[in-house]
Amino acid sequence: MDNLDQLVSDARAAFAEAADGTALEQAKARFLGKNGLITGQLKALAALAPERKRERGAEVNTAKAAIEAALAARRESLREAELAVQLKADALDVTLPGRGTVSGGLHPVSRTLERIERLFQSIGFVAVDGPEIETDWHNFTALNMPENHPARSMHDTFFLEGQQNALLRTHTSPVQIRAMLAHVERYRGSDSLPDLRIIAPGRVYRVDSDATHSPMFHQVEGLWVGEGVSFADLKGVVADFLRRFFETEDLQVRFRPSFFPFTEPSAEIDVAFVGGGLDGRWLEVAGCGMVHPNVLRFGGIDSERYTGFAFGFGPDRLTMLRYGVDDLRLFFEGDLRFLSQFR
Ligand code: 2NM
Repeated sequence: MDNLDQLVSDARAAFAEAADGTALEQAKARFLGKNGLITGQLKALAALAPERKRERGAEVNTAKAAIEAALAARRESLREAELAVQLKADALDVTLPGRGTVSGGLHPVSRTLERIERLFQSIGFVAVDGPEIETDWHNFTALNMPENHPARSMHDTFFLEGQQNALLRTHTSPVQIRAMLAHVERYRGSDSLPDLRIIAPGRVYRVDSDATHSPMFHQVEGLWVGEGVSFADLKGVVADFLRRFFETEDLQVRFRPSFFPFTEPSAEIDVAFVGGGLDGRWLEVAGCGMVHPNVLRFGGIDSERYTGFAFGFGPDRLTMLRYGVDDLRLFFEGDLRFLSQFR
C-alpha cells in the first residue's frame, strides 16, 4: 500500500476513534496541522524534480482532500450524536397528568357588593362611583355638616398630609352630592327633573380599629329623589331589598327613630329573623331618612318641589351576618386560609 493511502486510512481510523469534539481537533492537528503528516508530505515535494513534483503534488492533494472529507463527516456525526443526547435529556412526557390550577374567587365582601348592586338594579337603581380622596365641601359641608361639626374632627377623619381640603371620604355620600349636581346639570332648561335613583357602593375610611371596626370599610348608600317621594317609599324599597338579600320572607324589619345631619327625619333599620337564627334578636343593619332640604339645595335641587330618601348599608356587616363571621378584621388581612372558604 502506498504511504498516502496508509495516511488516509490512519486518519479515518483516528477520526473514528475521537469520542468528542476536542479529541477530533487533536486528531486533525496530527494530520492537517502546521507540523502534521500531510503538511510534511507537501514540504517534501520541494526536493523532487519538476516532473515528479507535479505528479506527487496531485496525489498528496487528493489524500489531503480525502482526509478533510473524513474530518467533516466525523464532525457531523459527532454533532448529531450530541444533539440526540440533548434531545433525550430534554424529553418531556406530554401524557403526564397536569398539575392542576388553583382557581381564585371573589372576596366575600365583593360578593355582597355585587349582590346588593344586582338587587337594586332590578328595581331601577344605577350604581355610581366617585373619588376616594374628597374635598371637605363634598364630604362634609354639602351633607349639612358645617365648619365645627364634631364628625369633622381629626379623631374620625384621615386628612392628607399638609392639606386642609383633601381627605379620605368618611362615607359614600359625597358620590350622591356629585350625582345630584350632575343630574341637575344634565336636565338644565327642562321643565322638570326625572327621578334620580342611584346606589353608591365603595370603600370609605375612618380613624377606628377593633374587632368590629376597620380603618377602611365599605358602604352602599342609596338615594331616590323625585316629586312626591315619601318615607313610605323608603320603607317599601328597603324592606323588599332586605327580604331579597337574606332570602327570606320571614324577616321583621323595624325603623327606629334616630339622627343624621343629612336626613330629617332619620331612622335606624333593624332586622330580626322570625323563628330563625340569632334568637330573634334585633340587629341594626342600616341608617336612613328623608334627605335634608339643605342637602338637596347643596346638590342643586329645588327642595320645595322635590323630596328624596337615602339610606346607608354596611356591606361588611351584612357579609358577617350572612356567613356568621364574628371578627371584621379577618376580611381585610388577606389570609387565604380564611378567604378561600368563600370560593
Ligand atoms: C346613611 C344614613 C342616612 C345618606 C344620605 C345621603 C345623601 F347624600 F343623599 F344625603 N346619602 N346617604 C344616608 C342617610 C346614609 O348611612 C348610614
